[in-house]
This record gives sequence, structure tokens and C-alpha cells, in this order.
Amino acid sequence: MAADVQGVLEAAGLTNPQVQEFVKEYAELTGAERIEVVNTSDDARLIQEALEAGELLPAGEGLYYSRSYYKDTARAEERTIVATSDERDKGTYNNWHPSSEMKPKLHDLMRGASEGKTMYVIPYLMAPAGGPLDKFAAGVELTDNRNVVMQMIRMARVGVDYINHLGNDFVRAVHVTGDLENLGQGTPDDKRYFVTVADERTILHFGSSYGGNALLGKIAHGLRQGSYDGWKNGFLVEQFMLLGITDKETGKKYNIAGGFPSASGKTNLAMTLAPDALGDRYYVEFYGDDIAWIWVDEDGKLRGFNPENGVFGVAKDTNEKTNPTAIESILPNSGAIFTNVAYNEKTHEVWWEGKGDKPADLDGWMDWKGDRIADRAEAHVDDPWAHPNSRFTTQLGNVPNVAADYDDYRGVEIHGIIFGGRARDREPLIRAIHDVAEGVYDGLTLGAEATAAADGLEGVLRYDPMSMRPFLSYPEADYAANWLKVIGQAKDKPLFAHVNWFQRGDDGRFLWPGYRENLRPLLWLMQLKNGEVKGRETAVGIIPTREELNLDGLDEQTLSDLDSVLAIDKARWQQEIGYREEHLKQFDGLPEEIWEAHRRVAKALEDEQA
Ligand code: GTP
Ligand code: SPV
Ligand code: MN
Repeated sequence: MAADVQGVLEAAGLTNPQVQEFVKEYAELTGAERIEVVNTSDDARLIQEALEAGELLPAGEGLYYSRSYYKDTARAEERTIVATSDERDKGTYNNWHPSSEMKPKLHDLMRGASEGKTMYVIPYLMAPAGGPLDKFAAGVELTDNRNVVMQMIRMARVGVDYINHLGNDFVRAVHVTGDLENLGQGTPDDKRYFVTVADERTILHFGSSYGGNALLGKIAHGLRQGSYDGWKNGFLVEQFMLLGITDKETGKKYNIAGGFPSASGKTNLAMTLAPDALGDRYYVEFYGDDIAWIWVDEDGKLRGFNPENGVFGVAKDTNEKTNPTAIESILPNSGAIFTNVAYNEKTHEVWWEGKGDKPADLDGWMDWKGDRIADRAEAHVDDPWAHPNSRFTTQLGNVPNVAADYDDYRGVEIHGIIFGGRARDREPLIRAIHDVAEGVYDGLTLGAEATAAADGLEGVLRYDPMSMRPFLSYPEADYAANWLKVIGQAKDKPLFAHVNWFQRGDDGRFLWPGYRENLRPLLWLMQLKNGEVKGRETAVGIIPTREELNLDGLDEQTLSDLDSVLAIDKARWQQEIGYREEHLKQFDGLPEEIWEAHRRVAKALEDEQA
């Protein structure tokens, strides 16, 4: 086999000699039977092949359904490792191991593991093409899984032209699925490993075909490797959404980037439309929903782009009312792929919790595991039909409010940076933070409930710095310093804010309606930046007054809950300061500015108390 790899690559127009060497090395190691170079134009044929092989099922005209193995439905954080040759790269959360230990381990697991299979060679770019960051954004994923190829075609820019001219400036990304039924997922004998060898720009993932474990351009490169490269080269790579809001009356446009942990509302916020009750004064544009690369340009402007070319969105609760834009982006002929939702084998419909009424006629319906709903045992009749981390994959071009300039490598200016997560108490709807160090401090102390996007952690309350905990690749102290350095270069500092759509009442219900209504606090933030409102100063930031928020069209319940949603519980906050101190102490060498910000907030709380 290995002998004719060169011929196959040349014939496919893959001429970069370093890439050729890389493919040869891993073709030999994994024992793949065939090599196939992938370009975006191959999508229709690959889809057809996958349908014929039963790897994809039809889900309507130009829509597809796939089911991953039932023990393989989310990222596996405890199996995810950052490896380098320098122990100083060991952080609190990056699960660092020496590369001298991890590389041989992964090579052993991968040896011969693709025998009889095709190895797809996917040249890709995690950036709008043509800019100076291309050399950090280019990669080649080798995978033995056809579904991964079709997902990558949707999520990244794919084709040989993205990498032929880049010499050695590409990430080497190898994905081997492994025998999913015999990997001991979640047991002491777990055989999966998801390793980023950051200082060699090499990604070796073994034992999954799911999302961030398998589409290596997205999470492993686009976030983990990207943030390591950003550290070494002076930019930021974050799990951030990015949107633009235009006020048609004033003609002003504000772009806001924001970090919320996985499955905590980035896609929904980035796709949001202004609530109907606000008329058509505000126009919201989608740039990105999961990742932003951020830098300061020659003019001192903070800018960012979305490196992805598609959306890998959580299906649960996506409907016409919560997220009409998402629904419009997965219509027939969009090419969207649904993963691990419920599927009707007769009508080819898909369904998930919160999509709309549950189908009354069970005929043909199967749950995310592929089990017939009508055959469920009594004890399981109420189990979810779709997996809570089930997803839809669709290209940015299908998103109706995607910004006209989303594909521009120059990115857009960023005026605001927000952090948020699922917090059932303490965090108000929004609190603005003028000071940069305090804003970075706020990001580092982001605390939220984990979600089903990470295997086995749903509901666990934990600190998730800047929403990057599962993706951090280098020590937190250096991470904080890189943030202060990059933002410090910006002439116009972004306004920071912390938001929370997830406060709950004693009865467990959400106090804020969320979704499209989330635009209201963001409009207030724009006005604050503009000096049009003043808000109410508190120890933990500036809170909108009731009068300043646009409340047109909100229901009675929301209006009566509003005071709670805007309240600061001082006792709870003082307790939080203690927890934060413990959290930050883990990070050796944290910049003094962050500690100063911490002490300032603690003191302000104390003074307020007196
Ligand atoms: P990842 O793709 O995992 O990084 O997730 P994400 O941060 O993009 O989260 P997403 O927008 O997909 O939302 C995750 C879940 O939270 C979905 O089930 C949404 O329906 C729900 N959600 C999003 N926004 C809100 C909100 O404002 N209020 C409430 N109650 N739920 C929300
Ligand atoms: C996340 O979990 O943050 C995601 C989905 O964006 S996955 O690609 O599965 O990592
Ligand atoms: Mn994400």
C-alpha cells in the first residue's frame, strides 16, 4: 500500500511534500487499505456512498441522519490530554503529560487499527482564507471514518488548495475510530485517548467518532492547538460566539464576543433575532457560535473572526420560537446532518425534546440509540427520545442572518466581551465591568453548571475559566498574562460584562425567558458603552436599572421576577469571593493585576456591607 501513496496524492493534486510525508507515515502505521484525498466538491458522492452503506439515513430532501455509538455521544474530558516536551507547559486543567509518554502510546493504539479501511486525507483551514493567520489555521486530518469527513466538509474550509503552498505550516491531525464496541468507555479500562501534542502541532485522537473527539479541525485544532499557538504568537483563541448588533436608528454597529461553557447558549445567542416586540430597529448578524480567534491589528483595533465554516448546534429545545434562525438553517436541501436525535424510519422525520409536540403516532419512531419507541418497557416510556447532547450540523451559508463579511479574514472589530454560564443564583442578568483586569478576572472566575456536552458531568458546579476549561492548552497564569497583553495593546478597550440567562426561582423555573429576549441586556450594554445610560454601581459591576432596560412586550411573570434577576445577593457574593480565592490560588504565578482586581472586588463588597 504505502508504495503507491505518493501516486495517489499526486494524482489528487496534493503536492505539498511535507504533507505527503505525513500521510505516508500514518498510512503505514494505521495499515489503511486505501487513501482518498478529500475536497469539498466530493461531498455529494460521499453522501451517496454513506447512504448506500447505511452510515447515513435520509432525513428529508437533502437532509441526513446519523447515530453515533451509544457510549460515544460527547467529548470525554478525562481522556483528553495536552502533551509537550516541556513540563513548564503543565497547567491546572490541561491534563498535561510528556509527549515522550503519549506519542508512543497513541502510535501503539493506532498501529494496524485502520486495516481494511479507507484513510481519508482532509486538507482544511480553520479561518476565512487569505490572511496572515492561515499558517496557524491550516491542517490535514487523516480519518478512517466517512461521517467525520462529511462533518468536516460542513464545519471547515476543505480542499488541497488550502495547504499546498504552506510547506510545514500545517497541523498534523490523525483520527482513528477504533473498535467502538470494545473500548471500555467510562470504565477503569478505558482505551480512548485524545491527545494534542501542542509543541509539535500534532493531534492524535483514538477511540471515538463523535464531534469534538473526532472532527479535529474544530475543537482540537480550532481551540486547543490554536490557543497554544496564540500564546506563542500573541493572539487569543477562545470558545466564544461572535455577533453584530446594528441600531438602524443611529446607524451604529456593535460586535460582541462571548464565552459560555459548552451547551450554555452560544449558538442560540449568536443566531438570535431581536424580539418581535422591539420592532425592526435592531438588526443582529451572526459571525460565529463556538470559536473566535482574536488579535489587535496595526491600528490598535481589537478584531476577531470565526475560524469555522459551519455550526455544530445542540438540538434540544431548538424550535421556531426559541431559535427561528436555526430552524431556517436546517431546512430541506441545506445538507444538514442530524446526530443522535430521534428518527422515524418510515417517514424519515427527525425529532428532539423541545422541537414541538411529541409525535402522537409512534409508528416508525426510534430513539437516539436506535431502539423502537413503541417497544419501550414501562419503566422507560418517559426517557428522552433524543440524546441531550444531540446535534445538527449545517454550513454558515445556510444561516439566514450570517453577516455579509463573515468570510473576511480581517475579521470585525470587537466592542464588547461577555462571559456567562448556567448559574441558578448569584449572577444577575447582566453586570458590566469597565476595567480590563477586572474583566479578565471575571472570565477566569466564571463558575457554571456543566452540561451534557461533557460525558458524565451534567449539573456539576465548577469554575470554567473563560469557558475554556476543557480546551486550555497551557498554564492558566500564562493564559491570564496573554489576555492582559493582547487586550492591553488595544487602543479602544472592549467593555466586559457578565451575563446569566439561567437564574431559577425556588420552584426551579427559569426567571428570565432567555433566547431572543437576551438581546435586551445586550442593547443596554451598547448604550452603556455609548454613555446613554448610567446603570447602578455595585461592588461586582454596573447593573441596569429597571427603567433603563427595554421591557416592551415582556410578560407579567417576567416583569415581576425582574427585581430578583437584577439583584446582588451580598452574602452569597462574599462566600463566592472565598471560593474564588481558592480557585485562583491553584494558578502559580498569576499576574498581580488579577490578584489586585480580586482584592478590589472583595473590598468593595465589604465596604458595601458596612
Ligand atoms: P456548545 O455547542 O456545546 O458549545 O453549546 P452552546 O454554548 O452553543 O449552547 P447552545 O446555544 O446550543 O444551547 C445549549 C442549550 O441551552 C440548548 O438546549 C438551548 O435550548 C439552551 N439555551 C440556550 N439559550 C438559552 C436561554 O437563554 N435560556 C434557556 N433557558 N435555555 C437556553
Ligand atoms: C462543545 O462541546 O463545546 C462543542 C461540541 O462545541 S463538540 O464538538 O462535541 O466538542
Ligand atoms: Mn462549544
